[in-house]
Amino acid sequence: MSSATPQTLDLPDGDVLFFPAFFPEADADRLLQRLLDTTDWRQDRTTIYGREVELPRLTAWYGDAGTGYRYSGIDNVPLPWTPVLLEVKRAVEPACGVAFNSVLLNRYRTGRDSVGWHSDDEPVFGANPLIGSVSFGGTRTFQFRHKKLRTERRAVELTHGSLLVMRGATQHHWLHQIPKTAKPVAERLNLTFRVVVAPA
Ligand SMILES: O=C(O)CCC(=O)C(=O)O
Ligand SMILES: [Mn+2]
Repeated sequence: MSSATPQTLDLPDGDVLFFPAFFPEADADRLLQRLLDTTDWRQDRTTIYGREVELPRLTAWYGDAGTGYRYSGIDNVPLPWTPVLLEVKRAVEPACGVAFNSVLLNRYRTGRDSVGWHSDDEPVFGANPLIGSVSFGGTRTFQFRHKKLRTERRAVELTHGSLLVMRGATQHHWLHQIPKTAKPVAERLNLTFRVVVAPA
């Protein structure tokens, strides 16, 4: 596994590193296929303005026992780590400088799948959450928007095998999203490794 030197994103009040090709292509291809085959994908639903809707993506939670918590009205009881998830986790931990105990997987089947503006600032992730975000498959645009400084926006193309590390005060000051796209894009998987500090 290679990690090379990361790019530092210039985010006021934020601290974000980006490794565009953290996993060599052959490893990324193999990991993508294994993750597609061995993950227990689910279609979650959430309530928006009193109406039940399907999330525009498939998801799965894995982690140490006891790292479950409630997220957007959904109870997340993690499944036990699979060998491929442990392989990815061990590869990214040295670059992130932490030991993760949970991961959320998102599967964007087409350009119509997305995740809306949010920050990962739930109290279970502690005061300054460190999130290691690994992408496999089709490239999608990851957008940042500052919560108060309205003109401050950034975008990163999350390529196959890339690692994005968000740390420090980033979640306090910035929102992020993966917008829908009308461009033809290959299926994409994203894994956000997290540290749950106050397990339920
Ligand atoms: O798919 C991505 O790159 C981002 C996913 C995300 O922000 C999340 O699950 O919290
Ligand atoms: Mn997020």
